[in-house]
Amino acid sequence: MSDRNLIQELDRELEAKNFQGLWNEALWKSDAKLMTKDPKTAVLPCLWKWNDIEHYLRQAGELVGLDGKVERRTLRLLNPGLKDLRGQKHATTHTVHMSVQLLKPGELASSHRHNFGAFRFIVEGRGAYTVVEGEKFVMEPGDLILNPPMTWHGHGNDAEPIMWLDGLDYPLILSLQVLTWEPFPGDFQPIKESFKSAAYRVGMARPVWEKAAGPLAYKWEETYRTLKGLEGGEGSPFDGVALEYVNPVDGGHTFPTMSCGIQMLRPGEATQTHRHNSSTVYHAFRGSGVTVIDGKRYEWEKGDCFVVPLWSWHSHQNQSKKEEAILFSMNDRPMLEALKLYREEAGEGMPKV
Ligand code: 1HN
Repeated sequence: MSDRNLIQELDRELEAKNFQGLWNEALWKSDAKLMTKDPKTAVLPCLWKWNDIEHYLRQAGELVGLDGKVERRTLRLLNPGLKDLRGQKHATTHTVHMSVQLLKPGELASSHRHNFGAFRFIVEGRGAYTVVEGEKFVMEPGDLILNPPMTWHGHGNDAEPIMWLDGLDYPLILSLQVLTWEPFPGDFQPIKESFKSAAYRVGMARPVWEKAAGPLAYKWEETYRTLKGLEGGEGSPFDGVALEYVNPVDGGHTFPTMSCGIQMLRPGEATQTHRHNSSTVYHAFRGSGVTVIDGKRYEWEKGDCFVVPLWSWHSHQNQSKKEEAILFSMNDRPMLEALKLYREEAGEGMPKV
């Protein structure tokens, strides 16, 4: 028998015993395709128009009730690049999920908990509430409400129709194969009267007995005041007047896996180009503009959502000379930093918008 046949025979024998010899040429070539100087991602840039989101969500509002079988009326933003990837196809990027949820007056979305983290960013409507670990948070446009892993949460509405963004690190937790989820015994968790003060637990003075950030609300009024206060300053060359929603207990990122940010592009402001190996999902909270991703223009207006995949060159521009533009965003940078993998590059000399 030739050496070649002998090697093939060996490879077959190894496979049957759950081994793999890396001398196999075809295998080496397919592995080598993954070994590139720059990271490769299946995640594609994508823009979802608010007109569509609102239209389909209102239609679902007519057709779909929260009747025990359906727990949440939420419309997921599906990344077109991940459709073929088993296990990850229900995702906005490979690590995070964003959906837009509608809750109508009189509705209750039952309580549950899971080991993936979640947040709500309120887009439209006011007066509904979310209950996290028995604490009631009234929702108003621009508020960010954190729902840390393993905290019980459900939503209620006795005011007007409300729409908010759900952000979760669920695709990451799913790919780590450690996901857990449980319904609350008895459907909706009771509100703890002793936590009437939750809404006032804001700012820099914190309870000394809390060693970890629990449920938490960043009220829009305070966030906006900070943005406006910094308006006259330099800002970030890549992001304009950009804030991160920090963890008030340790000053770190919003969650250990993902982080939330809000940035104001001042009238006419155009940022410089850069890239990083974290991915970002944006939501245009106010104003309109254009984001250039790897040379392609994505024009956005109020309510639109879009993805900037990892390692793609990008810059933003506020197209109005009069109005400010405000982008809310979520990213997976904390996870990359924790693994000491985070990388960022400025695109000196790269063409702008
Ligand atoms: C979830 O629990 C909520 O609690 C919203 O409102 C969206 C998407 C995937 C998995 C769990 C919620 C979700 C979710």
